[in-house]
Amino acid sequence: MYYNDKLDKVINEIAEVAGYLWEKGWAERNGGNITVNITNEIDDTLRTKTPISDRIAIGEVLPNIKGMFFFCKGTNKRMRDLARHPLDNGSIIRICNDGAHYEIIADKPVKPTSELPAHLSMHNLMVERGTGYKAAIHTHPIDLVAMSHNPVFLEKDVLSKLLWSMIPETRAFCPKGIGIASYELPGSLTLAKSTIAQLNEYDVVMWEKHGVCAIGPDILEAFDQIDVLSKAAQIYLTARSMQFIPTGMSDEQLQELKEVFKL
Ligand code: 2HA
Ligand code: ZN
Repeated sequence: MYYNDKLDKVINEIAEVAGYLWEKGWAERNGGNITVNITNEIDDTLRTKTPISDRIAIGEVLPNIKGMFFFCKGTNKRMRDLARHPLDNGSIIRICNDGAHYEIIADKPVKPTSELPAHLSMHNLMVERGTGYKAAIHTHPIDLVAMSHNPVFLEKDVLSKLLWSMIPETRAFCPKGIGIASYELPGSLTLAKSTIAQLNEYDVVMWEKHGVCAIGPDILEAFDQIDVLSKAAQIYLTARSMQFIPTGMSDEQLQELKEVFKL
C-alpha cells in the first residue's frame, strides 16, 4: 500500500508502463517521462499535506490545471527504477492557484521531469477539452526516431499513412495517426508549444530526432498508441532490411477499415 486503493492502482499502472519502456529499449538512462493527472485519486491526507518544496515556476501559466495534482517521473530518474520503486523515482506535485507554479507534496523530495512544461501544457489542454484524458507519456522508440531523420517522413501525414498501411491494427487503434513537431531543445517551452499545436489534430506527436509523446485516458492506453505505431515501423524496417519496399495496404483497404471501425 502506497497511499490509497485508487491512487495505488494508478501508480501501479505507471510502474507497469515504465517497465515496458525499459524492456523495449526505449528508455536509456533517464530517457522519457510519464505524467498522470491524479486529482480524482487524491484523498484528504494528501490534499492537506504540507508541501516539501518551495513554489517552483513552471515557465507558463496553465489556468485549467490550477489546484490539480500530478504524479510525474522524477528528473534524472531511470524508467527501470520507476518500474520497481515508483515512489523513490516519481514525484507528486500540486499546481498552485496561480497556474504558474507547482509544489512537491510527496514524502520524498524528487524533482519532476525535465519535460514538465510540455507535460503540464498537454494536461492543461486535456482538461480544457473535457475528454477525460489523464495521461501523458514521452519515450524514445528507436524505430520511430530513426524514421524522423528522413525529411520525407516529416511532411504532414506521410508517416501516418505509411504506418497505417503496414498492418490493419495501426489504422484501427491509432486512428488519428502521428503529428510532427520540428526539432526543438529538449525540455524547452518552444517544444511544449509545438507539441500543443499538433495535439489539436493528433494524440501522438513525433519530436523530430528525439522521441515521441502521446496522450490518452490512462497511461496504458497512451503507451498502446506508441506501441502500435512502433510495431508498424518495425514491419516497414524489416521489409526494407530484406531489401524490398513493402507494398503497404491499398487506399481502398484503408478506407474499408475506416468504415468498419467507424474511425
Ligand atoms: O527526461 O527524455 O526529453 C528525459 C527526456 C527528456
Ligand atoms: Zn526525451
